Amino acid sequence: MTIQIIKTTPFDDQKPGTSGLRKSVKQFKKPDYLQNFVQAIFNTLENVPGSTLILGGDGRYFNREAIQIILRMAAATGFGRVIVGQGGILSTPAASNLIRQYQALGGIILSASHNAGGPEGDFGIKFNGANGGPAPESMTEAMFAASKQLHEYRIVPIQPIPVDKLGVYQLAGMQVEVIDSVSAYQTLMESIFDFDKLAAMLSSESFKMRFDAMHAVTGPYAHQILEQRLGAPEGTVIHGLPLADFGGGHPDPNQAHAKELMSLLYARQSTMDFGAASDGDGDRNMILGKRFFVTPSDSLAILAANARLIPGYRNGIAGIARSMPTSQAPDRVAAKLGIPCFETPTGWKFFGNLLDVGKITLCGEESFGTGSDHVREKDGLWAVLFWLNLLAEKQDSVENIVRSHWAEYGRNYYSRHDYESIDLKDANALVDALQAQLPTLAGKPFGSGLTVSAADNFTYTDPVDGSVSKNQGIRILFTNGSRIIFRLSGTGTQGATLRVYLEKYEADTAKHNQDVQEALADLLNIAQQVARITEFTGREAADVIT
Ligand code: G16
Repeated sequence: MTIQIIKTTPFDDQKPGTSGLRKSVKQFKKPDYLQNFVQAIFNTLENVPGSTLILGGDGRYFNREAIQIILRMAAATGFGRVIVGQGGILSTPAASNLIRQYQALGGIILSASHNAGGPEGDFGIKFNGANGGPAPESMTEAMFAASKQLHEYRIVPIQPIPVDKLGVYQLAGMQVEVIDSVSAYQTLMESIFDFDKLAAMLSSESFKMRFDAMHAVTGPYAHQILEQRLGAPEGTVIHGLPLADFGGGHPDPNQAHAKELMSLLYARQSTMDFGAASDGDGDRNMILGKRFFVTPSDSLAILAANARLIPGYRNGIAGIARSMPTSQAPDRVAAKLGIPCFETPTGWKFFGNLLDVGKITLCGEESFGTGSDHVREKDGLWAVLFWLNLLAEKQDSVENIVRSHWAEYGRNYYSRHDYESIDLKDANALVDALQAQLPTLAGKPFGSGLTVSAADNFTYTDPVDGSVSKNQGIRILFTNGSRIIFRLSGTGTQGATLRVYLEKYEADTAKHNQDVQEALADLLNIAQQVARITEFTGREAADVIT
């Protein structure tokens, strides 16, 4: 076998963010840019010789070329075999499942998730370890350090692998298995949910739903599971064909980007009972009822409160975890169930240890992510099937299920305001100014009777390995339980994105019908005033509100 050793120059910007390395396609297509980062990943791994690697991506532009390059580099590094999803396609949760199932050393997932694709869009790459979960911070830091010292990479000569055709191929002494991307994932879902009940509901005339795959990776999964296996009528899955540019859209399952789905569910004469969408790589989810939106934070709380109705969670759940900016609705459920609720920094990687040692069963984030210990990633279709299974059990509407949850636990009004593509310097200045104010805020009164109880920059100590993560978001907490949180996103690729998270708790059922933005207007005013958002960014309002 000939291994080519190619001389290269390190790049200084290969620092993974919240979820892997995300950059514009243009950046990734620079000579050696992808190769350098892949070599940096491989250089941080131990026990590579003869081991198994899982490889796949969300099908976005540059996915196919990247797969062939990574296969050649994996062969040169000494992997024994690589399992590739057909067509180079694997959803993030499906990849996580395969890593666990094949006891692989890990997996490489090619995705920039919900970021736009195409030649002018973004690309991304991340490594998941043997537990199936995103590499922890210690490892991503080691990758970044390795990338800065890289002077050569190893690759075998070009030998295209026909990734569209199932089969076993040889590449310079390494085995490449091209497998069906959906079947192992479907089997896993069948082991968790009541497929007979689901099939009865989905194939009945009286239930109508749409699943929006947003021309991204979940198309093949949703067609196979919802339509073929569960008998939902053809046409239930919309935008089901994965496209390299996601049809020009943003594969971000929220009210702003899933426009067609929103209009189907919100039409005055809507006949739909249920709507859902997933993102570029299939790990996010949005849940809708008829003219009704379920916040991701509420979704986690409701799934936790009802978990025993689902076959896979019949014996109850060990605990819940949520990211810090996620609303505190799940905490109330945990308290009632007498189980722990952990608060972690933003980033699915922080749930890994808690899941691995069995401290939690369910976890989720405000950023449209929900998941459980069945894999080590958030899982869009899993969340959709969970909701469908709940509807089949309760024989009730999405709205009624959410409203009765609020009646029992109270409602956490919640919204996130994103100010996108801000100049990085301005964003950092805003955060520095906020940070400087923190010691002065406790005890301060604001607006209509709100008083700050504490203000800090969130630090997390992992209860399993003791690792400490600092500067994970500025929190302003109020005596009545309301919160304002400020963070800079770790997944954007242009300038900075300021995220402002607003939360207000309302116990009184009579006050559960307010408009969300009206209910949070006071908090938004305070956020703008304290962080001087307009002054620092020139923006009067957020670009995206979810
Ligand atoms: C990623 C992470 C999530 C995180 C989200 C938003 O999701 O996996 O844990 O909540 O980004 O992060 P940020 O607020 O830093 O932009 P995904 O779906 O993009 O992989």
